[in-house]
Amino acid sequence: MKSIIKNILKEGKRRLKKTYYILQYFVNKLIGTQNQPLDFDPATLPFIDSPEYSFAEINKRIDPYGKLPYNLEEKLDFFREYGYVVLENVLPTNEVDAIWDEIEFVTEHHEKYDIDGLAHRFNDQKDTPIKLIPKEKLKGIGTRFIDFHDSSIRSKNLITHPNLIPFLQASLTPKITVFQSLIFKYSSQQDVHQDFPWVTTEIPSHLVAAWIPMEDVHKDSGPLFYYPKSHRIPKFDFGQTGIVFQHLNSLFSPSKFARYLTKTCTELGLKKEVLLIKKGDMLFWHGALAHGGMPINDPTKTRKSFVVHYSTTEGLSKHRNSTVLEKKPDQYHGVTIYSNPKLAHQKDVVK
Ligand SMILES: O=C(O)CCC(=O)C(=O)O
Ligand SMILES: [Fe+2]
Repeated sequence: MKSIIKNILKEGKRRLKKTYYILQYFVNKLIGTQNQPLDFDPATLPFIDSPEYSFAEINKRIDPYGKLPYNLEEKLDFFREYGYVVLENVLPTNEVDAIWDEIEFVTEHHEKYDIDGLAHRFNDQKDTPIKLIPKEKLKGIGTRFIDFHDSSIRSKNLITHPNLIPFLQASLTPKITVFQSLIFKYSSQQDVHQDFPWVTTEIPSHLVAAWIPMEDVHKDSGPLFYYPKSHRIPKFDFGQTGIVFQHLNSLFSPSKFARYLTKTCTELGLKKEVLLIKKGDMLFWHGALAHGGMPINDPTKTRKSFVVHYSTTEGLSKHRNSTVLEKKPDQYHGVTIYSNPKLAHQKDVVK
């Protein structure tokens, strides 16, 4: 009884404090004293986002590259303007299939693996070793495998495929790192959001995401959606934490953020589009593009996909779960891939 009263009082105090901070936030806004910058720092903006951008200059800054199955200049122009771009036929489909086979294998033998997963309405939506997630849940809607690339050399080679490197270097800086990866069997059905407030690097503008279909996307499977050009809309102010979200410190919630994005895109006349691409293709999106997962119209339709968040060694100097610099992090095709110190025994275990 005593502890219940204590908890109620604690929660009351927390809410009162929050109300006070919100009031203070609006007063500060009214009198024009803003203490958090509400945009990316121009000093560290990737060159592609700067007004001085030119393809000739970017070509001088990135590593030399051979023949590509796409026109880099055109793809970069499109990405700059729309905040996303599709590279067609850039990945070997047999490798994509082989990685899905690995996912099926670890699902079948999940009791042997500590690889992280997240399953719908399981363990308070917290990352959980897949050996603790029931097999049926692992196979179901709402599940994702987190950082599968840590355990799969095949995956590391795919997400750093040489065809992707010039694009990645040009859209960020030449020193690419992998921040995180996610594998989905079904649509995430995630609400509209931008990634940079969550996928937080030391430099929030150093973020590009990729979406790799592991099968041709069906329109009823809950495709990825996005608002072209939304990467340039004014950034949402989470209150106290500026443009990034922090669970306990931000004054405004992810659902307020989602409402802000939909309202702003609608007011600016930006139209939602869905992504219907094929295995072998790949989508890149800007860290500030508003996007999400459409609802699943037909629950028999899977939407196998591999999402990768890339950053730079300037933006991310070590693995996000590490407190110390890694002496000699792995390099795959010139991309730095840090090891997860919490799952060292799971590194490259899937063969
Ligand atoms: O694939 C999806 O449905 C959305 C994934 C996504 O937004 C993300 O991982 O950042
Ligand atoms: Fe996202």
